[in-house]
Amino acid sequence: MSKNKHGASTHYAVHWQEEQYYYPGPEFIGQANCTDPGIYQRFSLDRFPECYKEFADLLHWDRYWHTTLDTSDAPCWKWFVGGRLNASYNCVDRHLQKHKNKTAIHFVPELEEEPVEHMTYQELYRRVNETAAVLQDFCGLQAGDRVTLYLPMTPELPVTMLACARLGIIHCQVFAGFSGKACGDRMHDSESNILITMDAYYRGGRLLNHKVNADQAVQAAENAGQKVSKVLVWCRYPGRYSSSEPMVENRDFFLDELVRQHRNATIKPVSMPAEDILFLMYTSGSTGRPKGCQHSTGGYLSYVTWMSKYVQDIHPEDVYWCLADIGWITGHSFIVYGPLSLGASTVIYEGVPTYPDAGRCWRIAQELDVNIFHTSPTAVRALRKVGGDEPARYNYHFKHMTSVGEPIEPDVWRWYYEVVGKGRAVIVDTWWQTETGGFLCSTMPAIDPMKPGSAGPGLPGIHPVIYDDEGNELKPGEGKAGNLCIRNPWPGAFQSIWKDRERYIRSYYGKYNRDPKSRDWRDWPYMAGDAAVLESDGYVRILGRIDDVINVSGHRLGTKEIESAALSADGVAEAAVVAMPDEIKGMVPDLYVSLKPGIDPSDELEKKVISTVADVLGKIARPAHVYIVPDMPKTRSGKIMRRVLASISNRRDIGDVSTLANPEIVEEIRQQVQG
Ligand code: 6R9
Repeated sequence: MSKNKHGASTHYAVHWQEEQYYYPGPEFIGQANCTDPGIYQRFSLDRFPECYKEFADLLHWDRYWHTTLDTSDAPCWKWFVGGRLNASYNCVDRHLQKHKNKTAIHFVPELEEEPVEHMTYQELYRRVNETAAVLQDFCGLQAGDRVTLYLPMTPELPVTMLACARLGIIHCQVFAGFSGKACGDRMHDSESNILITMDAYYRGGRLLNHKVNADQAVQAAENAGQKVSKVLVWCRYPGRYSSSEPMVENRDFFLDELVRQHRNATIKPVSMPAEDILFLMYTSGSTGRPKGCQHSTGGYLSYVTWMSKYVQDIHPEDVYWCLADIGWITGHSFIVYGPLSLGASTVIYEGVPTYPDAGRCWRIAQELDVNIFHTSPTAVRALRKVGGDEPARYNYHFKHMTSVGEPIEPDVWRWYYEVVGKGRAVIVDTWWQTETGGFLCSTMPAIDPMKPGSAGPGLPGIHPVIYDDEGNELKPGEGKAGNLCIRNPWPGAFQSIWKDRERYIRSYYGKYNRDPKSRDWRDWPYMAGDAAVLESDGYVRILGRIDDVINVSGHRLGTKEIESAALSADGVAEAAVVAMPDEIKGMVPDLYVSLKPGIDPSDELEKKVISTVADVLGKIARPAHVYIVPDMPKTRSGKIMRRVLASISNRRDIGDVSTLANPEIVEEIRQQVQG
């Protein structure tokens, strides 16, 4: 087992046996975009990096690039240098000539009585242009400025992203389910003085007041020292404000009204250098502060376009539905940029997959004739739990399905395959990260057999390697777990952490870099932060994070972020978070706190701690349990032993605690937790 930097054993999410192969059927292979097994050869390391020309050639370039990969600023790689392009042009304008009447976005509101909106490419073009006109003329924004988006799952989100991209403005979308405070912190980090949000949206049958969160975001940003000059508010129902929060004069503006004043405006797409930043996406790491992953325009867009075409197998006539939220990288890459750059029809669903009942997803699939379906193991587990037999009641036909975000248990995989896919859809289990822009490991759907529980080999052009802690390469089939790394850079990779190059280098390259001065990419393997096993067939089995990150429902939460949120509750002296497996969410955080002297434990305080964490970070970070303990188990140097607490939560053998400063506390806590 690999050790993390504290010397504690990795909490493996899973430890399954190798499974049997499942083969893609002739019907799928017969129509697939990529069926040539020679593709791996075309993308072998000796053809690196020139092989990636094939990716770039899926885009429209205003000026063609001259250098495929520039390594002079290693490990901040620059792809397709010399090239200029615009992402909004590539996702919208270039499709108009042939496909302006084609649906770009099918928007499915959560309430079933509301009609589905089918937005054509022409309509998308109009709305993106009008919105860009507001950003340019009313807000005075220009290329390189950052704007924070805090938007739910409605078409206004991609419209706003593409309006930013049209002007070269860097968008920083924050998941709408995150708290206002979390959004404000990201505004501060990205130095955005404009916030774009929505008044309200539907979730679980209720119209949630979102403007109240946006106001908190502004407050948090300003407390942190970031001035906010404008808040632009889309209305869920244009012309009807659905929030009880007042609009602040001279700060808050209705975006629908502003857009109306720019009716039919057209804004010329700004031709951006390929390596300029398209967006920032924040994610959690091992310290409290979220990292702003910086994604490029040319490299990123070419990468997600290729992946959408060849791994998602999207054809012009397909209806493609990715159930992720656009607030996460999956939604950016595989709801918005990849599919729209291909000119596909992409579905956006506003609400909860099981609202109002277990059949909702399958009704949507049936009505829109969705044939490509993309979701997370957490959603699959939830759908199975509430309605294991539901899919059979609906007449839809998937050809292709994706699993993403966390390891999928072979048993859950088989239900997905047999029941949701009706035994005929292929499955790709795609392993990747916010940092990587697009997929890294997965089977090629018409070429490689599937194996439940294994993500698959490195995709064409991606060369995974597993190192042990000493930097020795673990060979395929050796059966040992180690740190999953990628030998080579690739165009979709993030360029750096916003304003924190040192942290970028330290976190992803620090451990295995062979020479900090080297400009040769071979000296800079990318360390992903996951433990994995390389099987004899070259398939990668992901075991879980090696750092202080918990993967809850496929979303990354830093244990340090949760702990510091808990510490902001009155009376809390110390906090420690450990991960616990959960039937639906994969993992959930368990929180241990000790109190300041003179404060007594109570149910109210426990509830207060839970609600504080939810307020500071958002509901997804809510701990499964809060245990108020008399003291934390500590080393003699005063470090909290999270490993001991994890063993208690997980009812595992606690092991030797005799070296602790306070070994007697362990049994006391065990009794309190396990009864
Ligand atoms: C895309 C996304 C990244 C972390 C990653 C890993 C886990 C993602 C996975 C998977 C097993 C898969 N992960 N896909 N684990 N099998 N197919 O999820 O990005 O939110 O940054 O999370 O998620 O641990 O390191 P992100």
